[in-house]
Amino acid sequence: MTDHSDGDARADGGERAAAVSRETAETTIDVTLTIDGDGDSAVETGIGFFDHMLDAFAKHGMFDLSVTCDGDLEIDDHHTVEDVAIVLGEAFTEALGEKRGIVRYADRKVPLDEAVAGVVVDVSGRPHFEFDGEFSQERIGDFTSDMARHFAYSLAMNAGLTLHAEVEGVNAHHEVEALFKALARSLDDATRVDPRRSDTPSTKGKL
Ligand SMILES: [Mn+2]
Repeated sequence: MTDHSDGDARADGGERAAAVSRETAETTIDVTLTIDGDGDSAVETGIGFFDHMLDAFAKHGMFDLSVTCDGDLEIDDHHTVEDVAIVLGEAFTEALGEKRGIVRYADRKVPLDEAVAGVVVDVSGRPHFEFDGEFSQERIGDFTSDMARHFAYSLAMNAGLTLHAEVEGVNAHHEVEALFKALARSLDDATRVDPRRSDTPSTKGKL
């Protein structure tokens, strides 16, 4: 009988975790990610609302996540949010390894009061992003609402996700928070190890 414990999803049999650092002229970022975590997070990006969203992402995805970002916030929030998404995406790619035994597909809708966000994801290794909706206010504290869309795009490109997202509502804080929670819940589902499956869930044998 094959051991289908979580570590089985990696060729090296190790924990599904990664630590990724990235330094550019615009940002310096350190991310650690454990996919089979407890929802614990320690996040410091310099943007209060973005920290709130990354904490929610960890909590609802049952990921353990640490993020520090020293970014060029004197310009705006763009590089910080984009680059954190890039590094987080790279961490997912590294942590998932060969993606053995994962569920692969998931879809989740999450409401927050009047707002609702939906995410359909395939952990495919084929980066693709579709988005439908708009955010009702341009800014949420120091966070530009449209950067939530760009975060999801950058995560999809770097985690190798086929990702379709949609959002509607009247309050941008609710809309963005619902989107991050739907991202988290769908990624939690899609990255989970299916105990019936020990191979890679693709007829190609590779994701
Ligand atoms: Mn909130």
